[in-house]
Amino acid sequence: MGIFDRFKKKFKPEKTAEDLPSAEQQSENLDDGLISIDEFEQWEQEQITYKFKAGLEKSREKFQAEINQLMSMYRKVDEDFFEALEEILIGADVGFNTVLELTDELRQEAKLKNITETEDLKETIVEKMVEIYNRNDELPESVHIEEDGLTVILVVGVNGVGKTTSIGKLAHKYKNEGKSVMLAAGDTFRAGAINQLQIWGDRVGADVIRQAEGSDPAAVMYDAVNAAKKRGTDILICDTAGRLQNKGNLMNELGKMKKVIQKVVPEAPHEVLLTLDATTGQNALIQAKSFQEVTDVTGIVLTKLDGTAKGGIVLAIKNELGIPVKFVGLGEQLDDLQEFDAESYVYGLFADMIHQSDELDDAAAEAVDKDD
Ligand SMILES: Nc1nc2c(ncn2[C@@H]2O[C@H](COP(=O)(O)OP(=O)(O)O)[C@@H](O)[C@H]2O)c(=O)[nH]1
Ligand SMILES: [Mg+2]
Repeated sequence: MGIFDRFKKKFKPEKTAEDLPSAEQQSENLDDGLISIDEFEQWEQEQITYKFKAGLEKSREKFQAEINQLMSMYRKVDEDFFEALEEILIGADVGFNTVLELTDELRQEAKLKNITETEDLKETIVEKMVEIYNRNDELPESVHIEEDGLTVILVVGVNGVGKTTSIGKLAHKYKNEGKSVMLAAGDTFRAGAINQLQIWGDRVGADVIRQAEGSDPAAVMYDAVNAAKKRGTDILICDTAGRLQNKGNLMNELGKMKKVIQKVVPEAPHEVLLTLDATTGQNALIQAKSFQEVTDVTGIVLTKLDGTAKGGIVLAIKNELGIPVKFVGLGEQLDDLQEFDAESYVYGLFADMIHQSDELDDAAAEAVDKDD
């Protein structure tokens, strides 16, 4: 079954996450035996996918309009068509090298399958995008959480990308999963940063370990990791200041924090999550490269995907940096930080196109009926 048919079977075009039963309701239903585990998992997948679809609305609308225009301008698959397609993809922040890889493979595929009408290439474009995304499969996609014992997550990134907000959302997520969470206010540099984290901590019910503004972030980490260890906390999430202007300083600061943490938990930090703002496009890629030079980044939190029409940046990050996107920010609500899911992402980008092909199929079937 092609990817379009698979999606059409699974998801309804008019549905949103709000149409589905709530998490509380569904957990109750499961406990009461009203639904099976399979049904629960299916609901979970549906909910995630519709959240991606809502968060990717801007990107989807732009992509859809441009692809439609492309298909009506170029009906035959030829070099002009591929060049125009390349332009659209680069405009969607897919990333230069990834775009070339994608269109090269599309050229071959078109030849191989003898596809001459651009309309017939739509599904292959989507399939190739999924394939390219899944290519570096050895990269661990899920967050490393210790079975028992403390997990330390360090959150890094420049000012304003959404670190503190994402920490609040992450804390909320892990609390909901029944874990105890503590936050460390390691951004002692920026005025108001400590209080901002405190507000999130209060909101989600997580203790915040803090010191005065201007104090040594490594000292805050030392306090926090000791407190977390003593209280038997499951997850400690550490906020940091992202001063990329001075790489040497940043490297020293992060290095010192890590050293202090490792004195208490030798295998920590279990994750170093680099937060990037999707609306900054190529600049986000440059930031990621700089951070890779100063510390071992284990995953990306890509925020504000809801605020950009250039959602292709996910592909560029994975393919051109070799760092997995572990979380995406799809809005400003507490539950708008989602674990990255390639299928939901692709559906979110192409839902209209996928269901549009449904309408075309129906119209074609009707035409055949009339002929009979
Ligand atoms: N629309 C949207 N806004 C976000 C998202 N994540 C963060 N923000 C906003 O980005 C701004 C900066 O966030 P903040 O957490 O203070 O960034 P920090 O300086 O890296 O800690 C805030 O106004 C957040 O509400 C997201 O996924 N979607
Ligand atoms: Mg902050």
